[in-house]
Amino acid sequence: MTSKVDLISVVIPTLNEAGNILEAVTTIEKELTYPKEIIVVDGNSTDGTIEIVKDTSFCKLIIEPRRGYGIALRTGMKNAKGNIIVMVDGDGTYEVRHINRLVERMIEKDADMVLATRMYDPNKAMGLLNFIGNKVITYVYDFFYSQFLSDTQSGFRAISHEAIDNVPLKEGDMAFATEMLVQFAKVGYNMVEIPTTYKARKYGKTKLKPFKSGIEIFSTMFKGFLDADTLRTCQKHWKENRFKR
Ligand SMILES: Nc1nc2c(ncn2[C@@H]2O[C@H](COP(=O)(O)OP(=O)(O)OP(=O)(O)O)[C@@H](O)[C@H]2O)c(=O)[nH]1
Ligand SMILES: [Mg+2]
Repeated sequence: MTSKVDLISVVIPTLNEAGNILEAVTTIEKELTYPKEIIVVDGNSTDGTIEIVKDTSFCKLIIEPRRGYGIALRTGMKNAKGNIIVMVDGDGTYEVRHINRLVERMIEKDADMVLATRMYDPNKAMGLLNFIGNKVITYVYDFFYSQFLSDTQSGFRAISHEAIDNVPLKEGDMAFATEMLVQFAKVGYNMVEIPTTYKARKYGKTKLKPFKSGIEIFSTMFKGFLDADTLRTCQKHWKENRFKR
């Protein structure tokens, strides 16, 4: 449970995001009114992202040469000093000016994780394939893990650092975001959402491989069920947490 803020560590994975990263980090620096550190974990970008981050006086830069979204985030989280971690992409698609809202909701609800959901966005900026894939994954996840999330694939989240340290996380790529939700549901951590808007990518290429990621995400949800009693444990946690949301 997170009821107070000592320091917020914002962890941003980047791979060739030169046209997006500066706006993302300057907005976070300006909008996030709590004590903070901004950690950019770069995968050895070749388009100038590293130089842009170095030129800011307020970002910590970590180079993580191993490929993978999950690996980059885990490396950033290992180096984070804050009691709250906010993870967000460096690609300019998430509405980072809503960052305070995630933290405020976390405190208000005494939550372990707050996700920014893009599913109520009137602009509908998400591509159709991603939208349908996300809907299916989210439906399956909610059903089997007794949750009521609307956007399990949101990469914009505020998370209790203590809670993160308490669960095993091994996924190296995009399935990392789902693995976190699986592990949190199993422990009974309280997860809530706030609505946000979303923008299409303006610069650079997506690193998402929908087919590969889809298989990894479904196998992560399935693996989470190999322990005996997952369904019963998650239902029990749901009953305990239902009025906290
Ligand atoms: N350090 C590092 N960052 C990565 C890697 N792969 C992706 N990223 C970053 O992780 C974030 C998420 O990747 P995206 O390509 O935006 O994936 P997505 O959000 O599913 O796809 P979009 O629809 O294009 O936004 C972005 O900021 C990427 O630059 C990697 O291997 N290493
Ligand atoms: Mg993205």
